Amino acid sequence: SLRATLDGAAVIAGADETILTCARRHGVHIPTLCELHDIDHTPGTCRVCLVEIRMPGQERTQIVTACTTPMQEGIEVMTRSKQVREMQRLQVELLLADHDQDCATCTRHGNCELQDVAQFVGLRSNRFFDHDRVAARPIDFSSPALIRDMTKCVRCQRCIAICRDGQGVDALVVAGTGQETSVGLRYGLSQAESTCVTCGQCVLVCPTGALGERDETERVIDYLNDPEVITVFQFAPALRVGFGEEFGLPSGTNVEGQIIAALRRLRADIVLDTNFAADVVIMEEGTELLRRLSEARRPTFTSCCPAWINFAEEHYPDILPLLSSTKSPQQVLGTIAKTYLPERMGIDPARIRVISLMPCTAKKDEAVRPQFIHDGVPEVDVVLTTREFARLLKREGIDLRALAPSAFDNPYMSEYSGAGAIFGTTGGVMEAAVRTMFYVVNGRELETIELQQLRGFEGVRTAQVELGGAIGSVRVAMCHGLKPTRQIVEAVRAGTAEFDFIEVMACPGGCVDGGGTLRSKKTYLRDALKRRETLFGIDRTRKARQSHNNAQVQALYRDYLEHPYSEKAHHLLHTYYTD
Ligand code: HC0
Ligand code: SF4
Repeated sequence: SLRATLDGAAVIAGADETILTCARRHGVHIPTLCELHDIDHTPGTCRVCLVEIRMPGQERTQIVTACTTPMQEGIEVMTRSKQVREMQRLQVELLLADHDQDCATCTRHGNCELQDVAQFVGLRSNRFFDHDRVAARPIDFSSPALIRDMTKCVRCQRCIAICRDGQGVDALVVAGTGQETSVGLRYGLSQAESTCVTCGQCVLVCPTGALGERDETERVIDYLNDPEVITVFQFAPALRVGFGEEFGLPSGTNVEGQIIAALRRLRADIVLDTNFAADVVIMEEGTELLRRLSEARRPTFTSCCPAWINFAEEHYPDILPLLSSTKSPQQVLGTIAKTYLPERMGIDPARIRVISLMPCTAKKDEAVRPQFIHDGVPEVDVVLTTREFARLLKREGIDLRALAPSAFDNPYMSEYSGAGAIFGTTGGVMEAAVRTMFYVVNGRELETIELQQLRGFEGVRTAQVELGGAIGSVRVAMCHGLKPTRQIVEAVRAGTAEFDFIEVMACPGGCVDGGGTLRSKKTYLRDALKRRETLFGIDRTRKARQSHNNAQVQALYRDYLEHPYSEKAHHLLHTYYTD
């Protein structure tokens, strides 16, 4: 360790500490913009973290960036000298020279790291603003899921880092030089043409409004106010444990009842649960898997995460036959809500619009896949991310905390089992599938319902599961995050990994930390474990803990689909993939 001075106070610094980390450890705030500790990203490009230093024995001081300069024995660091404050302010003013100035229309207003630093340095005017430079920067509207607005980019390169090092997708690069430097897609492609899989992890780390989802709140307000339209809402397993944070509740609070109440306040006609469809997926996928095992076809990959599907189609088309053909719960719900439900309820299916609330950006992409649009009618009409749903409630003047919890009341498609509830975390689909496959094979329930061996948090986890009967024991793997996924896919292709069933969730943590979840400033994925624990807690409170014991699912098969994997089920609930 070293002795140094920080703003006049004696401090002890670690041997390989930077000025920034040492200052943070001592509670001294230095403004930063490009740096993001959680992903170990310190490119030193924004130059907002300037400090003044004096080396031992020297008269003169120098201005350096705190994030890249190491502490040294005897160094004096000044974070608030007049020169520092003036240079920081100038630096932020330069950053704003070609940045869109219209904060009032930006979705990041009030939750923007650039606004924060501008306030911190006391910037009150912007002498260098150059409208033509802003106008020359591109906005990419090509993707149904993600919008890239380079008029708001501060070139921090966090998105490049997460896409390359975190996800191993590597779709983004630094483009151009000098004043024209910007972030772009590799080979100058558009978002839609590129190898981007729309997982949205880049959105979670972007400090400004440069990256975001395509905002479709207006379409939902249109539907809600159209008397001809019957609005059918569904919301994802993970939404209920991450949404309260937007309204100041602690992370992991279960706000299922408040979400239902909010939807009723919005005058939603029918409120359904994606968890119900997750149970249906287990019936289909479990049956499909047992069939494939009896034909010695292995491995099977899960197919409910659309960013994973995009990744497989884009990067590993040869493995597409290994993917389960079962549609995702979102699409299963949309399909049943436009077939079975109107038949039961005696309503005109043509008037129904299905609106999904998802912690996911890729679900927008999934909903517009040609496979899921029949004669011009989509199974799911609109997908709102968690962020958009929060925006919608704020636009409609609804405060989640002020609402008394309400409950589902649809008698056909809103009940769910504990197995359906845990879909939102990595390993959840696997655990749900094992609970039902064990029952199908043995005619009795698993004694230990909670499968701890599937519940770790490493990027890739493997386990041996005893299914008994003719199947015996199966080898399973679960991965979350696309970098670990790439490892396992390559091992399967090389023949060095033998698995029967592999669950993939593109987002690290699974949907609880999906790319459509709320973004906090200067953090990445700190809430996953709390949200996940709440999902495990919900599982314990359910009357039925296995998908096959969901009474509404049983009724669906009895009254409509006949049995899992029936011809009708196959026609409605299964799909195909294309490279
Ligand atoms: Fe997920 Fe899903 S669990 S992908 O992460 O399978 O978005 O929460 O809705 O469809 O159910 C997201 C979450 C879902 C789907 C479910 C699956
Ligand atoms: Fe969407 Fe969940 Fe897949 Fe992330 S893990 S891309 S949130 S489905």
